[in-house]
Amino acid sequence: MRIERVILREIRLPFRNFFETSFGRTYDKEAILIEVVSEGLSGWGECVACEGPFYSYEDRVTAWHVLKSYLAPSLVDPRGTDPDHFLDHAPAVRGHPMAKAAVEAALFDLQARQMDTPLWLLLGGTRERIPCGVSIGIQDGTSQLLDKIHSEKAAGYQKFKLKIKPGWDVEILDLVRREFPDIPLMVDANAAYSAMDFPHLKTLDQFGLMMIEQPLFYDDLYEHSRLQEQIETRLCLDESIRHNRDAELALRLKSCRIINVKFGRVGGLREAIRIHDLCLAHGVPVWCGGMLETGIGRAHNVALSTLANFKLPGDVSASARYFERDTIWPAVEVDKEGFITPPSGAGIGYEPDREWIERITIQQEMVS
Ligand code: OSB
Ligand code: MG
Repeated sequence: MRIERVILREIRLPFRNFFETSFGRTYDKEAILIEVVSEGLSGWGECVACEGPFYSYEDRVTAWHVLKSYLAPSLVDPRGTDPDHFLDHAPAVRGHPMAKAAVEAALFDLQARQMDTPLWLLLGGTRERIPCGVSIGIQDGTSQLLDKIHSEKAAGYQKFKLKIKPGWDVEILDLVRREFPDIPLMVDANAAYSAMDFPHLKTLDQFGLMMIEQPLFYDDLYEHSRLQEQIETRLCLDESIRHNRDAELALRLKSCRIINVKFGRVGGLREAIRIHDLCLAHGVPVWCGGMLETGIGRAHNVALSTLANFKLPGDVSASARYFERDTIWPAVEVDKEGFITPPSGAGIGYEPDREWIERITIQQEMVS
């Protein structure tokens, strides 16, 4: 395909509710949307780099820089651009996986639209229904937390992930288990604990959790493998898995028994699928994580989640949980049994809401 132009847009969209993790609270979604244009068709991607370098070193400023100065210019190549190999031949950018993933996602959307095929089929997906869970942030108090779980349960969600940190863990799990003895429950610490906390983390075994996500250092595999030896609950890694090689090492070291796959974190859909395939070969289930995406990124998550080894409910949930009005139409919806049905339209299968996107754009750049 020949990309004629690339449009980068930085958008800001208020969340319906703040989202708090062990590294802080956020009120607005900030994202970079990338649109690639060829022969009258557009492909879209969303960059999940956060407003600051908290989840990983990338943020909206570094991602904008890398996209604008390096990735976008090399997309506009008169010799053509190959979605399957763009990242291999991309200018020698080291790291910056979230910026790269957004570009690749837009190219895949465009390719699927050119072929008039749903992206999820192009990626090799087979699931006609995607099981969904919710990620529930740290709340101001326990009554707010219990209310949230009640309403998400009523909406049909199949997995409840609670963000924890020291001081917001055992006590709240005790309360939650008293009120909801049987719900599929898990926790995510976003690396808030250290090796000194092993005895404390072991007390979480009593709550029958599906898994504990990323309890230790964001870049660690070794301490997690030591913890996994000592704890009954399955560990799941998020931040520590930056690419397929990390996944290989994690499985070899037995650092986890589940992997949270986010294609932004690992540098693209192709790399995400490599990790998916590796885990499938090792009998390790994966699930699709989320980065509080607007509809465009969410749609790519929906497509990825249709692959066979996404056996556990993901963090991919309905648009309406996050935004009054999303960047796509129709919004992503979850049915009463807690499933998303992948769309039948070409590409990501949802249409970018251009009028709305224009209104929430705070910075724009065209490369041609
Ligand atoms: O650790 O999975 C995480 C959001 C931002 C950064 C990191 C994480 C999260 C989530 C939210 O858990 C998942 C979602 O609802 O998109
Ligand atoms: Mg996580």
